[in-house]
Amino acid sequence: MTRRLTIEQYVKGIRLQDKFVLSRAITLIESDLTSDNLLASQLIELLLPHTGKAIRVGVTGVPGVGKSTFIEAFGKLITEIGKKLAVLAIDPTSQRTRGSIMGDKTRMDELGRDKLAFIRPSPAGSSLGGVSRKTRETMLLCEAAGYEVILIETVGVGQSETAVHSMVDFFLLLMLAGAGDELQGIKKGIMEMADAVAINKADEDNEKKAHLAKVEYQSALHLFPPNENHWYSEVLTCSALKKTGLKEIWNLINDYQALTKSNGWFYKKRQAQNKAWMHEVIKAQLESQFYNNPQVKKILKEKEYKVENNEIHAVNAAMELLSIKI
Ligand SMILES: Nc1nc2c(ncn2[C@@H]2O[C@H](COP(=O)(O)OP(=O)(O)OP(=O)(O)O)[C@@H](O)[C@H]2O)c(=O)[nH]1
Ligand SMILES: [Mg+2]
Repeated sequence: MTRRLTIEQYVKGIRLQDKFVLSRAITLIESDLTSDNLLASQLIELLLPHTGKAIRVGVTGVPGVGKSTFIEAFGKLITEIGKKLAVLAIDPTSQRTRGSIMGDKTRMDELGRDKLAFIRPSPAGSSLGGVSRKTRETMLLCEAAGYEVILIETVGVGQSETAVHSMVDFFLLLMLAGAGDELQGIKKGIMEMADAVAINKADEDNEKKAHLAKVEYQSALHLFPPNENHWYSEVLTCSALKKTGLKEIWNLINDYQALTKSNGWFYKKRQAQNKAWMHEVIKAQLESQFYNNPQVKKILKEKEYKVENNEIHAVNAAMELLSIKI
C-alpha cells in the first residue's frame, strides 16, 4: 500500500463516499508534515464546492454527563431516519485524564457498525488550536463525502467548547440535575452559547429532579439577553441510556434550522465563522513564524531575562523583537 494517494484518488474516493479513503484523507489532514499540509489544503479547496450542506451540531458537557452515550443513542435515531451521520470528538483532556476516546470507542459500538455512520476521534495531544483547525477540515471532508449531520463531541471543561461553538450551527449543552447546584462548573458563558440545554439522565430516581432542574435552568436562561437570531434557547430533559427525549431534541434542531434559515441568520453565522477562521489561521501562522525565526530565537532569552529583572521595559523589548523581519 502506498503511503499517500494522489489528490485525484482522494477526491474521487470521497465523492464516492468511500469511508476508507475518507479516513486516509483525514489522516493526511492530521499530519504535521508540511508536504501533507500542502496536499490537504489543495484537497479541501477542490472539495469546497461539495461542502456546507450538513447540519453541524456541537455537543458539550462536563465529563461523565453522558455525551458519548447520548451521541450513540441520538446518532442511531438519526441513521434510523436514513440520514448519514459523522461523529467527531475533540477531547483535549484525553491525554491527561482517563482516555475518554478509548472509552468512546466501546460506547459507540452500535453506531460504529452502522453503515450510515462514520466515527472519528480527534488525535490526542494536538494543541487546542490544532485540534480545532483539523476538526473543521475533517468536518468539511465529511460533508464532501455526503454526511448530512455532523455531531462534534467536546468536553466542557476549557476552551475547547469555544472552539467547537465557532464551527457549528447548533450548540447543545448536556447537564445533570442536582449535581452540585451551581451549574456544575459550567461557566455562565457556556450556557449563554447553548442553543439548547438537555438535562440528561432523566430516568429512574432522577426523573423528578431532572424536571425541577429544567424549570430552574429555563428561568436562568431567560435572564440572558435575547439572541440576535430570534431563537429562544430551550431546556429539555432526556435519558441517553433509556433513549427518551431524544426525538424532541432532534425536532428542536430542525426547528432551529428552519427559523434561522428563513431569517438568514444560519448563513450569516457561517460567513462569520469562515471569516474568523481565516483570521485565526493568520494569527497562528504569524505567531509561529515569529517564534521560529532564528534571529528571534537568538535574542529572545536575553530579552526575557532583562524584562524579568526590570532592565528594560516589557513593551520596548516586545517592540524591538517585533521589528525583526520575519
Ligand atoms: N442513568 C443514566 N446513566 C447514563 C445516561 N447517560 C450516560 N449515563 C452513564 O454515565 C456514565 C458516563 O457516560 P459517558 O457517555 O461516558 O459520558 P461522557 O460525557 O461522554 O464522558 P467523558 O467522555 O468522559 O467526558 C456512563 O456510565 C453511562 O452509562 C443516562 O441517560 N442515564
Ligand atoms: Mg465521552
